[in-house]
Amino acid sequence: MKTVSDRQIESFKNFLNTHDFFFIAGHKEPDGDCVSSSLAVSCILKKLNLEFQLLNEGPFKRNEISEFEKYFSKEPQFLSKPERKKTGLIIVDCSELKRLGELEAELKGLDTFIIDHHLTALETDTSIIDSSAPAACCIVQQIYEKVIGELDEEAASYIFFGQSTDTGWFRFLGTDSENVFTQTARLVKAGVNPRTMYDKITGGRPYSTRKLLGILLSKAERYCNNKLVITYETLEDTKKYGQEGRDSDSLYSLLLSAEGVEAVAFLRQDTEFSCTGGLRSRKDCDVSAIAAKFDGGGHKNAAGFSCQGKVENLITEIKKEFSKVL
Ligand SMILES: [Mn+2]
Repeated sequence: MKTVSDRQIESFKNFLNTHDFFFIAGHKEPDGDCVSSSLAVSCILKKLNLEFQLLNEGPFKRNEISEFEKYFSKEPQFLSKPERKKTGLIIVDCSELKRLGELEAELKGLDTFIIDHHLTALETDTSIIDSSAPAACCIVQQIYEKVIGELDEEAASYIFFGQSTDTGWFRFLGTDSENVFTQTARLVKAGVNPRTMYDKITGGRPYSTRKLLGILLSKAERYCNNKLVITYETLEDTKKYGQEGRDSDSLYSLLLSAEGVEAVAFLRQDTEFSCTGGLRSRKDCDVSAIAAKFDGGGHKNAAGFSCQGKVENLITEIKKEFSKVL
């Protein structure tokens, strides 16, 4: 992870100084990092007595983020034309307006500042992008500390939440993560209790999610010399067990921990005509490149996409793409 430069901090401060009102928005179908980066940015603005509105299209499907839904609106508040001119849009954990979903239409054209850590993002004068940062909120932490100073417990809790969820409870971090842990130490110093956070993030799931895990595990099949595992959820499965609190993270980690497995694809029939795919890999297999073939994106070891069609056909397509690289 890089250190946010003084020039980048100046450009962020300048963005704050030259606008009267702010929208803070993250990608639709938010995850822990998206939610916590948005909230941590709002903590910065609060400290500076700046007015803002937190936006996210949702849905807040993941168990661990449902309690944060109440802070976010789906509709930007109305602004007159002159007001819009003085409004800044801060986008976190993604770089493209279209990832904001329906919000794109109303937010288009606003002055924008981007804080992101995705591979596909391009750096500009009004962005802080570092694809080597394990979570967007790690970048937000640096901004907070440089603009405001020492973290309070509220901001530290948000940042720890995003950092620990995006890193799979620190499991995805490698030898280049010393400065990440140094940042984490400051979060603990500010009052975060890792044990309590772990219980909060992983506990309290509906019992049905354990049943669904069992079904998805039993349907998993291996391909590509047993290096790839594919499993899928049908509309029936969703109806029976998958209405709330799906736990794909556990599914990926259980399947990726099997001997010889390098990548996992989890496909879900969302409607009769559309599917969602989640891809995870270990080490060198770049699943963001495979997701891109289906108009999706993400990180090297974690990516996703949405597409038209039936899961049965998608399995064939996915196998084909993986067989080129595994
Ligand atoms: Mn993220």
